[in-house]
Amino acid sequence: MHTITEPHISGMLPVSDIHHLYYEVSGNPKGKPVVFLHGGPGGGTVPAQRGFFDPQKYRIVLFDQRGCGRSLPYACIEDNTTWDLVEDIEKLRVFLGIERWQVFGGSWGSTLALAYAQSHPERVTELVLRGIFLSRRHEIDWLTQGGADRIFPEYWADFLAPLTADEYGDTVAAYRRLLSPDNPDPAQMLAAASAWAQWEAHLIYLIHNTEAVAHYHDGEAALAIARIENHYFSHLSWLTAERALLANIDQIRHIPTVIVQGRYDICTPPQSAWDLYQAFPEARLEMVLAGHSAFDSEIARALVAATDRFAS
Ligand code: STX
Repeated sequence: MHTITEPHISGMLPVSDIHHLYYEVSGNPKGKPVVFLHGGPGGGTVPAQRGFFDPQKYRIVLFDQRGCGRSLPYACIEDNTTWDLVEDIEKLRVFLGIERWQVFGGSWGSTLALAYAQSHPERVTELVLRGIFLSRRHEIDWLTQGGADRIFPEYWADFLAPLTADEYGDTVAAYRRLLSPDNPDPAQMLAAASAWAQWEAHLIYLIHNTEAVAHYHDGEAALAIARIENHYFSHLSWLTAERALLANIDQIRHIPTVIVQGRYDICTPPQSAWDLYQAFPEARLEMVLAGHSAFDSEIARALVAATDRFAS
C-alpha cells in the first residue's frame, strides 16, 4: 500500500433536493485522476482507501455514496438508486473539472463501476475492479437465502435471529420491513441493522476480523449499510434486462481493465469474476489467494500493482 496523505480539498456536494455527498481529493493535484467507488452499497469510505494509489502520481477522489459515510441525510433511501449514483459520479467529475478518470471499485463498487463505465464510457481511462459483484438474483440469494450460510452456519443463525420462521423464505423482504424508516420500533430497527451488517462483515475476511464485526455492534453505525444494501437488493439494483451489466459489456471492452478476485471470497464468490472475464476477455483477471476484503494482503498487492502500472 502507498502512504496515506491528507485531502487538500473536501466538502459536501449537493446532488439532489435531498442528498449531499461528502467528497475529498488527496494526492497530487496535477496527477492522474482516479475515483474510488466503495462497497455495500452503504459502506462509505475510510482514509485507508487512499492508500491504493501513489499520492505522487494520482489525484485521488473518494466520496461517500447517497445516505452513507459522511453524506447526508444519513441512511436515506429516498431517491437512492444505482442510476442516481451513476449520475452523481458525473456531477462530481464535472464539479472537480476532470475530463476523464480511472475508476476503481470493489464488490458493490465493481457493480457501480461497470454501470458508470457503460453509461459514460468516454469518461473512463481504465477500470480496476475487485471482488466482482453483478447484483444478479443468484448473487443476492447466495448472501441472503442460501450459499454463504453453508460456510458460516453459526453466524447465519444470528442473521436469522431477528426474523420469525415464516420469514426465512425471503430474508430480504423480512429485513426490509424491519429496517424501514417507517418501523415504529427504533430498537427493533437498530437490532436488525446490527444483525444484517455483522452477517456481511463475517463474510469478508479470510481471517476473522473481530474489529470489523464489532464496528457493527452499534445499530446506528450499521444502519446505512443494512438499510441501503437491503433497499438495493430488494430492487435487484435496478439492473433490468436492458441495463444488465454483462449484456452491455461491449460498451466498455476497449477500456484497459484489471479484475482482482479472491479465490476464497465468501461474499462475492469467483463465479462472477469468471463470468465477467468470459464476456470481457480483453481484461486481465488475477485470481489471488485471499477472501473478499480489498485489504486482504494478496488483493491489496494486486490492486496496487494495477494502479502503479496504469500510472506510468
Ligand atoms: N455487498 C458486498 C459489498 O460491497 C454485496 C460490501 N460488503 N461489505 C462491504 O462492502 C463493506 C466492507 C463496505 C461493509
